[in-house]
Amino acid sequence: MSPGTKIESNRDAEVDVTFDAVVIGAGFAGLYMLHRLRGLGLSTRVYEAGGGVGGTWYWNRYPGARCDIASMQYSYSFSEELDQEWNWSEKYSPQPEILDYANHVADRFDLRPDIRFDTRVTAATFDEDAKRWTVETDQGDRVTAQFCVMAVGCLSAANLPPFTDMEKFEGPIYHTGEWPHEGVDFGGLRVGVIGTGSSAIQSIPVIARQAAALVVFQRTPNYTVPAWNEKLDPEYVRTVKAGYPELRAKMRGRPTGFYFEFNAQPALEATPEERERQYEEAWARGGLPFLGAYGDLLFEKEANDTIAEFGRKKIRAIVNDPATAELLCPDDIFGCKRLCVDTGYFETYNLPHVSLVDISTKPIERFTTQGIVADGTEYPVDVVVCATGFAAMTGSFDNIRITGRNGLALTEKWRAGPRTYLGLSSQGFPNLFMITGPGSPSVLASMIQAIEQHVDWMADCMAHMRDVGAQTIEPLIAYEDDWVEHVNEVSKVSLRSTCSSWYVGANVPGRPRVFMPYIGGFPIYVNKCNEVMTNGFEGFVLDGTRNSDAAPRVRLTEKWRVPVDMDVISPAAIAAKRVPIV
Ligand code: N01
Repeated sequence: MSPGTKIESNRDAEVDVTFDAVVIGAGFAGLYMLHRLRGLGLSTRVYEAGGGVGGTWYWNRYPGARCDIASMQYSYSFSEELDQEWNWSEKYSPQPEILDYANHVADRFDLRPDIRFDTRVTAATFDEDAKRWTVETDQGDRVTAQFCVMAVGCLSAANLPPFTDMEKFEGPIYHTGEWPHEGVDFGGLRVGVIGTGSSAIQSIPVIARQAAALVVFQRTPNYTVPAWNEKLDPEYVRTVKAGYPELRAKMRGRPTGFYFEFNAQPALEATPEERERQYEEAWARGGLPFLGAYGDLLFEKEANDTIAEFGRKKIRAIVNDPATAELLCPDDIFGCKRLCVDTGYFETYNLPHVSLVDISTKPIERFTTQGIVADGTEYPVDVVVCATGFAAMTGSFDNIRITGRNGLALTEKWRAGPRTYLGLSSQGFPNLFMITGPGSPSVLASMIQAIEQHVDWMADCMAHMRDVGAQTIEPLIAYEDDWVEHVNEVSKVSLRSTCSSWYVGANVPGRPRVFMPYIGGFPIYVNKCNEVMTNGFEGFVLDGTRNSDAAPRVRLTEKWRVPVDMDVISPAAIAAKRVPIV
């Protein structure tokens, strides 16, 4: 079956059917959760809004879409056979290959029969008497389950700003996160791209190669580092595969959940000449590890100024027109927003048919039938691409009516920002699990690593609940409050909390400003999760427990424990501000 093929249509709605678990989403989180639940013998239904598996990689089919984590690390680690049989072709995988991988996993582990595609969950409601969740979909399904698992993704609710008179525009308007499956032929067309985040920076060079004219509307310039993408050498692939378990262990010891060489020394203790050499070497390696040039770059503004100036120097060296180069130079913290990784982005502005429009002080005024008006000038375009990002972390939760105990709506509880215990669940919503939920490392770690660790913890938790006869698990409010406070406190250590990024919800008007992911580092977080489990689910209430003496079975969770003698980033290192977090 080719990726994205629709396999479900005209099915009968499932009404009054009961499952042990319902999983919402069939991206990498939902697929692995289903696999684990099956292993526990739990009956499971997965509902997926898309026509196929893959989540992010199913929807984000825009030209140039590719991963910014090295291919050999951006994959599941749960199956040694899967590791050995799958072959990545490039240093950074293109979207179609990652989608192929998701489809391969779905087929290899025979996951499709339990997934209902083209089905969007509309509501999940906790029934206190039955201690079960009722889940409803836009296809008329109404099923109940003991567990409801949110596998909805962190960057999956598209943000399409309501530009004035948008509906009057006569050409097509696309969002990068909801790209048409048949692709878009820009040949001979005048294209307008709104936004200069990761999606824009990846797609602009590719669109420019096809379009007759390209106008980029930029609200905030972004730092980006070259990917230096290349075909993978088969010999390198063989070497990595021979030592995959060791590589996976090294990845788990890193704050980001992926492995790269870094220099923990402070930039401010190096001479300007040493720094220049170090930055040049890191630039030559490229990608997100560029931020590993020094350990204090995201902690000390003065240190960050040095790498920011290096970044601007590169832009000025690449872009021929000085005025355009200046517009492209960010003046904020380097790496404060998610660092972008590109192939030929700044070079694109040297092409005669590409232009940049600064909308930083005067936003887009309106659309017309044939173009976009900014600062009184109409820019004629045939097609508009909105690379305007996502309502991150909580957007996909907001899109489902989730109601917990006492009729409490999750949107209401999270009105001032998400509140969770360990990013795993939220008080008042028993048995509702959140894979890579707000308050966990999630988007600050390599996503597949973060997903697997959460799923393994949840599967062990459910196995334990079965062992002891518990009907529900729910965090205690005091532990949840402490965790939320800790997540906030840790975020203040990093310069990342200071700018208006999607990490803090600032990219979408009206959202509360809260630093949502946990920035304390993946291994510290993992060890905390393990400790909570081995301490008998400390901070959680297990209701209905019959056999409270049974020790938690930490089979899967144990895999994630980071040995103390490893290259672990300790809390002391974070306190000393010597940790490259990318
Ligand atoms: O979204 P973004 P994205 N008028 O929010 C602009 C991951 N990802 O889809 O900066 C005009 O970063 C907005 O301007 P500003 C990755 O984690 C990974 O690009 O808010 N402009 C910004 O320029 C990434 O960080 C990969 O001032 C408006 C842009 O739109 C995350 O997804 C690839 C506007 C949105 O940028 C999101 O990236 C792609 C308005 N009203 C994405 N509203 C890789 O793995 C927004 N903008 C490589």
